[in-house]
This record gives sequence, C-alpha cells and structure tokens, in this order.
Amino acid sequence: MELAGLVGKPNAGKSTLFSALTLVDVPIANYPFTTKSPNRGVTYLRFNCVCRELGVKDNPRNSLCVDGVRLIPIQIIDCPGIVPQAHLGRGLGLQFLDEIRQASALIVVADASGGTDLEGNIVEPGTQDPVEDVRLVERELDEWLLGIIARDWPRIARAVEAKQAALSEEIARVFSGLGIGREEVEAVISRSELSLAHPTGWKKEELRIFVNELRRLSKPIIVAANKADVPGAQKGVKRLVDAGYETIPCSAEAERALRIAAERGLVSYRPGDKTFKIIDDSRLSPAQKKALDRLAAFMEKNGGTGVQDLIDRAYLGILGYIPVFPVEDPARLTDKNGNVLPDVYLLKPGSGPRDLAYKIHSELGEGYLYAIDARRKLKLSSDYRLRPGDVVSIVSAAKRGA
Ligand SMILES: Nc1nc2c(ncn2[C@@H]2O[C@H](COP(=O)(O)OP(=O)(O)OP(=O)(O)O)[C@@H](O)[C@H]2O)c(=O)[nH]1
Ligand SMILES: [Mg+2]
Repeated sequence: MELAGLVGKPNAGKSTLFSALTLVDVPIANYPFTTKSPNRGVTYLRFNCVCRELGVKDNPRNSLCVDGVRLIPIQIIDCPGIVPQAHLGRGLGLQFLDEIRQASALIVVADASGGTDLEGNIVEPGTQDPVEDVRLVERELDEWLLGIIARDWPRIARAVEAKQAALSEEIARVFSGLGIGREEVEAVISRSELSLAHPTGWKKEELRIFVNELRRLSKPIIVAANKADVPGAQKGVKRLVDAGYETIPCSAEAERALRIAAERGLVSYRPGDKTFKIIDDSRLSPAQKKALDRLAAFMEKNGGTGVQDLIDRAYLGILGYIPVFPVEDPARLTDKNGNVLPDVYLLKPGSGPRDLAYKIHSELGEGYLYAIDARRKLKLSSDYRLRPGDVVSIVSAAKRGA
C-alpha cells in the first residue's frame, strides 16, 4: 500500500486532516504539540473504475468499488508538529520521521489563514506567511537527511576514493530505508557539479545541496493549504501558488464535520462531492443549521472541501501514479478464483508490464514472459508504458496470470 505522510508545523491542522481522511478519532486542539506520536490510518484514493466501461460486475479484493468508483487504500501517517531547529531536538524533535521513511508523498500541511506562527502559537489571522510554513519543513527535512548521511560520509568517501566502493551504491545503501534508489542517486549526481572522483573533498554545504536535490526527487512535496475556510485565507493560498508549490486549498475541519454528519445520517455527502444535502432539517439545532450554511457557502466557492481532491490530485495528478488492473484470465477479466477485476495496483509513471509483475509478486516478475492487454486481447510490446485503467494479464514462467 502506498504511504503518505502528513507533516508540518504544530497547530496547522494535520490531525484534523488525518481524522477527516480516515475517520479515526485522534486528539485535536488549538495548541501546539497536541500529537505526541504518529497516528496511522487508511484513506482512499478515488479512480473511475473500468467495470462500467467493460460492462461487468466486479468483485474487488484489494480495494472497493462504490457506484463505479474504485477506492484504492492509501496509508496515512499523521506526524507530530515540526518547529524550527527540530533536527537539534527542539519541540518533539524529528525522530518520528523514521515512521514515514517509505512515504511516496509528503503532504505538508500549511495554515493558509496565516493565523498561527512557526511554533504553532495563535496569532492575528493573515500575519503569518504560509510559504514560511513549508520552507520550515523543507529545511528541517534536509537537515534530517544530512544528519543521516554525514555520519557515514568519511567512511564512504574514503572507500570510493580507494576504489573499493561505488559512490551511488553506497549512498543508496545509506538511504535504503527511505525508498531512495540507486537510479535516483545517480540522476542527482549526474546533474550536480560535484566531483565524483573526490568525494572526500565535498564540503558540508555541498552535501547539503546534494541531499536537498535528492529529497526533492524522491519525496515530492504537496502542500495542503489548510484552513481555507477562514476569511482572508485566499491570500495565503495565492502566496503558496506564487512560490511554485503544488498547492491544494482545503478545509480539514469542514470535511471532518461533513463525514461525521454523514455517518450520523444528518447529511448526504460523499467525500469529493462538491456540495452536500441536509437529510432532515428538523433534526438540526439552529447552531448546526447555521454552521452548515456557512460550510455550504465555502464549498461553493472552493468547489468542495478540497480534502478528497488532495489525495486524488496528489497521487494521480502530481505524482502521476497509474492505476492498473491485473487479471489472470484476459477473456473473463478474473483472477484464478473467478473474481472479476479483483485488484488495482498503483504504478509509478513510466512503468511497464514487467514492473506490474514485480509489484504483484517478485516470482511473477522474475519469470515474466509477456503481457496481454485484456481490452484488445493483444500482446503488449516489451517497451509498452502502462496507462491509467489498463487491464493486463501477465504471463510468467513462475505462474500464469495475476
Ligand atoms: N478554521 C479551521 N480550523 C481548522 C482546520 N483544520 C484544523 N483546524 C483547527 O486548528 C487547530 C489545530 O488542529 P490540529 O488538527 O490539532 O493541528 P495539528 O497540526 O495536528 O497540531 P499538532 O498535533 O499540535 O502539531 C484546531 O483548533 C482545529 O480545530 C480548518 O480546516 N479550518
Ligand atoms: Mg496533531
């Protein structure tokens, strides 16, 4: 399962967003360091299922299908707040980042309303620049990575210069728990002006530039411009966009309120909907009614709460992941037990059928022979790049099908 980490300064709304996404109850409060250790939960990415187009009734196993929308589970981790100098142990430090080493995306939660400072203290709305919220996290993440590599650097540099080790391999090894591969390391080195032959000569500043590049390549940042419901937050959103960040304005609080109200049967609302309907006016107190009216006005302006959008756009838009449906029987679109379109896998952009085979099972990948496009019943060429919604049957020496 893909993993997304929610990070950011204290009081930005990370736990509210987490709770909205997962409906897991966690402490939420308007003071810093409410969250002391990471919370884990599952949310769903939404993708138009291929079942309707193919005219079949599916039997999902690793995902859900609701009204023709495939819900693909994504693990979410809500982290404690990050304050300036957290890498030196300030606040709750950065130890907890170990929990999101494998994250495919980091969602930085910024307070677009500008109503909290970098320590998470409440200030006059509009006085804090949310761009600084994101810069803070970037700086601290880089210091964290720098700390990891700096420990081993003298040994690595000496071994490379003595021709006993390859630089990219050694660096990839240091970061292996972080999901940073050798290709990523090589891509960064080849773009840099650092001397491959003399790593002992790299200064700390050069290492810092290097880890910064590596982080941007391997842990892309998506900004949740939260508290977009607060009047004036649009200015903060614009600042984030102008600073070049992939920004999605949202209101975690609005989404959380709606999902809870929907669970209680007070409103009809599905995550991602542009608006909601009140089911029975008479069950609402005047205060609840007023709050819902305010919410409706915000959603109309924002095109929804932005929370489901955040997950969908992060994975399918910004990260460009490709949902693919593997099947064993390309004629009946089933697995070996007869389940129709049982699974959907998320593949990185540029992946081919062999990558899909490896993702399903390493044995299936090792024995990979060829793949069939189940829609057209044609063999796929070996350099085929998978596309969203592809239905693919893998033929492998290890085992036929998925
Ligand atoms: N107006 C508004 N307030 C929000 C929103 N999201 C969160 N809040 C409020 O912001 C405060 C902090 O929320 P939390 O979710 O606890 O923040 P956090 O980032 O997890 O904080 P720490 O765990 O201390 O790092 C609470 O008072 C929330 O009600 C939002 O979308 N809009
Ligand atoms: Mg929290």
